[in-house]
Amino acid sequence: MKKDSRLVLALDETDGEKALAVAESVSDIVDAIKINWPLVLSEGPGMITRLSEMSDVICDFKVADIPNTVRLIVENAVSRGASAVIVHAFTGDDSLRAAVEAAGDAEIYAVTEMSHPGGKMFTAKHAEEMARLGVECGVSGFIAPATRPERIAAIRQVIGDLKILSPGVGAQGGKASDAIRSGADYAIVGRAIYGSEDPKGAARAFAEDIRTAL
Ligand code: NUP
Repeated sequence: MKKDSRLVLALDETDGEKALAVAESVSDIVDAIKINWPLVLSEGPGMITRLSEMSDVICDFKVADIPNTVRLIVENAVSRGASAVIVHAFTGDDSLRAAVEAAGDAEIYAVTEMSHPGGKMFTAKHAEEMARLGVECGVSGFIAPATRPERIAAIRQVIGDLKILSPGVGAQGGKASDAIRSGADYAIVGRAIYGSEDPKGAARAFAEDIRTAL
């Protein structure tokens, strides 16, 4: 994945035509496009391949399953053009290792705690422990919440120079530059870009905010 604007588009727009139009308009600004279940379920997994023709694609499938099922999902996503797949870390070492092995040259990012308020209830209490496990299992990086920048800093403490991608910017209240200052490598932004009247202008503004923190 490029490390240029440090901005990742979360493309949760469910209308395929609109999604492709937004992707095209910001593909020269963002470093990657993250695709999640809403767009895959409405437009099909071929969307991964379509988007991979214009950008690196991260499949945010938050895979949480037994090792064999993890392997099948990751292999499928990568064969369709995904450069990275997001999995849950709470599944433990065997599932994480299965993801890393199945990814081959693609990357695996592990979620240790989620950005919404409910994310504090259970997994956040074990996030550092899960991050240490992720490092041992060979993941490329972690997803950490821009809504709680101090948690990005806490995860950074235990993962060395592995990557951190940070969602929760804009619609969820976090600020991209705060996330980067706290140790994130990339900010992930969805609704505040694809839901804007001017997605390109919005993406440029987020990239500009990020630059102030570099
Ligand atoms: O902790 C997480 N929070 C989060 O919002 C982990 C995620 N993967 N996401 C995803 O990032 C979420 O599912 C959505 O695709 C995107 C954020 O979108 P938005 O709140 O910027 O619209």
